[in-house]
Amino acid sequence: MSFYVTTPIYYVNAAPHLGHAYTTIGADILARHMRQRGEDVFFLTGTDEHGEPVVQAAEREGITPRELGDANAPRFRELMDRAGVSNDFFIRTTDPEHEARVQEILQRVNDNGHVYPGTYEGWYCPRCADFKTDTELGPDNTCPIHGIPLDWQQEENYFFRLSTFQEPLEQLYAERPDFVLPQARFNEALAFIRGGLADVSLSRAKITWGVPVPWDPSQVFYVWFDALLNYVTALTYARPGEDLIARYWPPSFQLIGKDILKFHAVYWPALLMAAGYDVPRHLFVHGFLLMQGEKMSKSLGNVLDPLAVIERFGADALRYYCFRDVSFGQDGSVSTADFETRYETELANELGNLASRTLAMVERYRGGVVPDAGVDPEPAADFDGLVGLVRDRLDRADLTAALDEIWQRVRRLNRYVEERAPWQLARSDDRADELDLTLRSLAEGLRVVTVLLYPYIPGTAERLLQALGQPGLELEGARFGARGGGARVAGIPPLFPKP
Ligand code: ME8
Repeated sequence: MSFYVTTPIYYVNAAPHLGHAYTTIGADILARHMRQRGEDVFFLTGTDEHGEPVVQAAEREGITPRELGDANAPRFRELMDRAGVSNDFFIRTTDPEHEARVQEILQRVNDNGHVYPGTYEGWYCPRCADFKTDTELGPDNTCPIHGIPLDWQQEENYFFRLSTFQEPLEQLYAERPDFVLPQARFNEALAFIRGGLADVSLSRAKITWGVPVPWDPSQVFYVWFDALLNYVTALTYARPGEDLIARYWPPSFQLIGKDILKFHAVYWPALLMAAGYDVPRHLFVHGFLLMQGEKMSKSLGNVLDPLAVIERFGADALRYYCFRDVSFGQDGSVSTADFETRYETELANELGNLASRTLAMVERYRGGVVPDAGVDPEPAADFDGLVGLVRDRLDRADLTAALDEIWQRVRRLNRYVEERAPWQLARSDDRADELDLTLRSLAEGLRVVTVLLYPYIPGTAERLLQALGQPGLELEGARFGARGGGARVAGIPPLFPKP
């Protein structure tokens, strides 16, 4: 089976921050998990380089929008690399191949009768690049997301007949109750649709930085239509000479933040229907990471620098923290203090110590070879069905619930060490069988949790599995007892050292 997962493409108007890393790491966890299941995965991320948000930021810096994109796109790539993100392609909407495909697809939408010229009049947020409807206005006509005064816009442009998709969209939502996850976001999107859909601007007359409208080059496409289509266009040129559409379309999961729900849950499926493509299987909408109670954002300046965290604690600690501390799908506060607590109590003490103790005891008591004994039925019972639980949670992109299932087993193994006290068993020769069983069960439990944790903390998991002498990452092998004893282990430095 193929599995196509995407993130939003991020505006290059400023440096990336933790919010961008968050969605992309979330998608990476799904991609890695699906690869462990043997699926044929394609994972896309990238940058959104056209439109007003980028034009205005470039003006402020006294450079061209293209120069700004060329300066900032590599910073997004670098962050993703440093965060251990395994994307298969990085799209930039200034790629000429993307621009050409946008023109082709939107020409087809026009040819199919979904476009007409008209006059737009209404409120517009230049930071969101969003024409706000009456229900989306903050107090005194401000942007509810950015808190800035909205502009009253009036211009002649081309409109997309969104209103004609009201019924098909309602039908889509009726037939596919998991089209948008979690449920609360599904309800929100459906309420928006039922509230009545007005046609939306497809092009802009006042902006020149964008993809020219082929039938009227005095206009450029409204940045959102150009940007949304990245999910299609990337597949046409990510692998030179190959068109990957047949192999991967439609997307299995599209991850987005709640700020861009309307575009993805309403405009996007309508646009796909108009262009003759299947709609995605699932959109997963996560909440905001907050700092000091406010949305972390470039324009508000209250950002936690992910590169600094990675530099000090490593990428895996950041990846773990993001999905452990904030329930994926909800808003949640993050802070340096919470991060440091989780690092020390959970990663270093619970997992790190479990690993170093297990490896050290196999070394000391059994010369570094995991005993070829059976597994203890007691801890084994607590791992029963675990793989299935994790799969089910991740099939719904519930990254936090899956991680919690795994972490409960990390804690179970720590209790097991205390219950069995191998250091006492080692004192009497007639308890050698018990010690064999205990060490083998510990090593096996540790292997299982590590395979399951791999998508979250890939670098650490690979190192630990190597040390356990069992490098296999396949999910099939994550059953307790799936692998035999006899492996030779190796000592490793602390997995989560004090920074
Ligand atoms: O909206 N918490 O780009 P953008 C969680 N180019 N996630 C956050 C976040 C926060 N505080 N801040 C940002 C755009 N994000 C468009 C998208 S897609 C066709 C075009 C993440 O740079 C989250 O995924 O403003 C959010 O939806 C996205 O960054 C917005 O990125």
